[in-house]
Amino acid sequence: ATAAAGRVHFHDLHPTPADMRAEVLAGLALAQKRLSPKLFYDAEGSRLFDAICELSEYYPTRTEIGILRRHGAEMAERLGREALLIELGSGSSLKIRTLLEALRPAVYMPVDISKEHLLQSAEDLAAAFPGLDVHAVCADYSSAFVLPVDHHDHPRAAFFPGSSVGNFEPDAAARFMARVGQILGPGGRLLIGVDLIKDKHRLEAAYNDADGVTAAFNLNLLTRINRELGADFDLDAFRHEAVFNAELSRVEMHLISTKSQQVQVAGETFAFTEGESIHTECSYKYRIDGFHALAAEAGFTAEQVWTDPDELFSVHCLVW
Ligand code: AVI
Repeated sequence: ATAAAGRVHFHDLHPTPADMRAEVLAGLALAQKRLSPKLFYDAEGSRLFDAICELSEYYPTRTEIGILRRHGAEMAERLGREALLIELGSGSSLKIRTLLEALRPAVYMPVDISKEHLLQSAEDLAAAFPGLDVHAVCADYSSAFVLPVDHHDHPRAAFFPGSSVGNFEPDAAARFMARVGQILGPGGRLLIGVDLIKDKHRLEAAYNDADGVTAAFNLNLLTRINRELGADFDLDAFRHEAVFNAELSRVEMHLISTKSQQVQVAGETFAFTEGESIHTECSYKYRIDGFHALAAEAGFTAEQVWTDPDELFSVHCLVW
């Protein structure tokens, strides 16, 4: 469906998987139980994620915004003006505002899985940038999708901030970036935020905040499954855990069963031993050269990289 609301054109590609039930049941049947981090982002999960981005412990958001502020003009120069600018996983579209000041794209195309969130932020953005042509696309960017409008007369650029690339396994990240490259075409540029490997304590604090917002974000997954799949997870019988796996360069989030219990999900029964985990997310961290190797595997050439003075976070301009 395509509808125009003011100057915001909305394209709904209906991303919520019809097979959420099958996906959840398959994940819970594995020896190491697993749920997809995509399931975090219902309306409440998106709200909690925005709250995470404001936490003092969660350095990626404000560090990346600082980098965008300091180097936005140079980035805009690289991406080219009058571009079709696609943002993958736009959420509240806060970071793009920094870039839009410097880069006046012909079309801004936010892509996000969370419909209400996407619509609201597209409206807000259109109001803040009069004259900007906004095409909001509700889609799951991690699976193949076709741009609903072609705009082949404009150079193409994509913005993928927040180190969301870290939520893919590295081989899947390379496949995903290659798909973005196909959408961009020759000479298209990808501006991508990547969290860097650092001290274990700093990393773990970012995913174990003192206010328990990340814990609520993680546990909301069970609330969502209870509501949408008629499950009976007891929220008081699971706790949040986040650890840095140095060997694999990733922060892992888990939900740990605090007792031996059985849970009903969509008519099936799953047994948990005390201390057993459901692995809910990986957040891979990279070194700059390691990320450039991954980009090369995907078919991109690294053109420029910007970091903050403490080298906590990096933003890369890649060309296809
Ligand atoms: C969206 N993504 C990059 C976040 C991350 O840091 O991996 C998701 C998140 N999980 C816990 N806190 C934030």
